[in-house]
Amino acid sequence: MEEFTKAKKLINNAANILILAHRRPDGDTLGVSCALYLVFQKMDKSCTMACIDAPTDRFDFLPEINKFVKDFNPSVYDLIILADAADTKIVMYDNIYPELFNANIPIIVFDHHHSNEGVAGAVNIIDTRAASASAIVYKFFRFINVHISPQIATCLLTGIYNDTGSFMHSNTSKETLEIASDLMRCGAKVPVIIKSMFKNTPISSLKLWGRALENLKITEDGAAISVLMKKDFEECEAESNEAGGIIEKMSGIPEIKFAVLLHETGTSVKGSMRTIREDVDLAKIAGLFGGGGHRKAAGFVVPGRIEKEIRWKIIPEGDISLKGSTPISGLFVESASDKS
Ligand SMILES: [Mn+2]
Repeated sequence: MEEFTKAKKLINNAANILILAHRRPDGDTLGVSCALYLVFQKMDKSCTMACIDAPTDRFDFLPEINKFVKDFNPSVYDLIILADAADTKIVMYDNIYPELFNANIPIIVFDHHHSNEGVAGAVNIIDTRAASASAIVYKFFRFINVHISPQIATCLLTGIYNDTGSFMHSNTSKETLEIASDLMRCGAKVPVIIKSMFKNTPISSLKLWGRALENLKITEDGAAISVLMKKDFEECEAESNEAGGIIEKMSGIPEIKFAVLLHETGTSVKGSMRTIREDVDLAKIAGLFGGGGHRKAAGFVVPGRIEKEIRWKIIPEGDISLKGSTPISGLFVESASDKS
């Protein structure tokens, strides 16, 4: 609560606030940003929301989302807020405005990611047990006693829906449901959130899913593996980010240990891994390919391409440190230097 008090003071003293969402913005970072924006407007503060990547249309329903900008004048702000990010690198403005984080402008961080320790000298409001940054901001709003309007409630509930996978991920706690329930009481528009976020799949994505499901195999080790080649994206007219969600579906196959989706980007192979089991550590397995993540969700990127053989394998290009095969049969990396 000490950090809440400090943050409240900084906000009260600020006249011109910059809210930064993280790169490739999701419903949590956008929900937090728009909710804060609405509150600051009520407080008669001047406010800018910025993100290095434009929000996707799926979030068009969020109030004030159209106020997001990419460029701004870095010298006019007296307070910076990092929404769902506890590292200035995650918002990616270090290179564009190197002076922004060196100008002694106070910073408030609202975050819940495990890997982040906060920004030195900032008021770091970080709760790694919170399911979403939106839940933390909800508590902050209750602390500073702001009225949670239906619009604000919609923003915050969007963040919770986003980060709990509509209350299906293991981070969904009793408190998460209590906060969600209160936000509904405040007038959050649940049908709009659900329709926009979960019942909104373009045909290109469905066709791409078809390719991934068609290629699906289960290895003798009990891993479900599939691939999406570059030509699958081209033929389905799908963007790289449309592969999202397939791996979650794959991880629900009964009896498997974990699921892996390999996806060619053109210059590299991206691997996404998911499990619903407690006895599998995917961060460790992803580490074998130079990646990382959490026990139940991890990933890696290897420069190279995918070639179809009896089993799928990654053919790396150039100098990489990966050698030989890994313990997962059906998914191994052949080092470029092994071929001769
Ligand atoms: Mn989040």
